[in-house]
Amino acid sequence: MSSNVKADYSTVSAIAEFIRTHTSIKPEVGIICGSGLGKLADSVKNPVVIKYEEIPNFPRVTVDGHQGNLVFGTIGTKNVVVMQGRFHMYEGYSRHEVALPIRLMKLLGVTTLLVSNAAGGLNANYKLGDLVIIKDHISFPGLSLNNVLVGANDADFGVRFIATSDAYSTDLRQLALSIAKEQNVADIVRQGVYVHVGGPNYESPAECKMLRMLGADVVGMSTVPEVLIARHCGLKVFAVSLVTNISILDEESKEKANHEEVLSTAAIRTITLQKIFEEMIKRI
Ligand code: 6GU
Repeated sequence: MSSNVKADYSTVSAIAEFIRTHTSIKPEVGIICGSGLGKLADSVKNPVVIKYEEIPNFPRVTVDGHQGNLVFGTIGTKNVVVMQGRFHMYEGYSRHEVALPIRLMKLLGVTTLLVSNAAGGLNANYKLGDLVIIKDHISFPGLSLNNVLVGANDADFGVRFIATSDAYSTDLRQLALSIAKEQNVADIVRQGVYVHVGGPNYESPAECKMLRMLGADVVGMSTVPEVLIARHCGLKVFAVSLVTNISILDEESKEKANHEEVLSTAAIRTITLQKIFEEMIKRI
C-alpha cells in the first residue's frame, strides 16, 4: 500500500514480461470482481493463478471478502484474466496502484473489461439482489481532483483529456440485457447511474437523499477509477452493480449498512452474475 510504484509504461511493461514468464495465455477479456464476487473466477477453465504478492511491484489486498489473485485461463473460447481482489483509494492505495492492474491487462492484450461491484440501492424501486447495469456515473472523487488520471499524462497509454460520454459500451449493455432475458433473470436486471463516493464510511441518510436528488441509482466506492483508466487506454467497458443493501434515507430507521450484509447478498447472486458474464464473454 502507498508504495512509490508508478503505473508508467516501463513499469507496467516489466510486470507484463514477468507475467508472460508464468503463463503463455494472452487474455482478451479482463474481469474485475467486486466485494464477495470473487467466485466469478470459478468460471475460468484451466486456471493459472498468480498471487498478487508474487508479482513484482503489484499492490497487495487489505479488505475481507477480497482475495488477491490474477487468474488466467479460458471462459468459452476466450482467454481471460480475472482480477480477484481490487484496490480502493480509501485503503490508502495511490492512483498509480489503482491504475496499474488495468494497464497491465492492456499490455497483456485485453480489449474488453468487465467490472462488477457491490453497491447500495438508492433508487426506491430497486430491491436487494438486483443487478444494475451501469449506464453512466457521477464521481465525487473524480470531479474534485482525487481523480485517478491526475498527474502527467502517460501518452503511451492515452490522451490527456478523455471523453466519458461513451464510457459504458452501449453494445455490451444491450448484450447483457438480451442475455438476462434469455436466462430468465430480466426481472432483477436494471440499468442505472452509479455514484462513486470516496468512502470508507457508508453514506448518511442526508447524503443518500442528496445523491438520489442528483440522479444516482446506486452508490459505491469503486469502479469509476478503473473505468477511467480503462477508457484512457482504449478498453471497451461493461460494469454492473449488485445491490447488496438498500441505502437508508430515514434518520429514524433501525436498519444500518454493514459489510456482512454486503458479502451475504453478494453470495446469493454470484452464480446469476457468473452466468451472464460467461455468456457475454462467449459473444464478445
Ligand atoms: Cl450503501 N455505500 C457505498 N458507498 N458503498 C457500498 C454500499 C453503500 N453498499 C455496498 N457498497
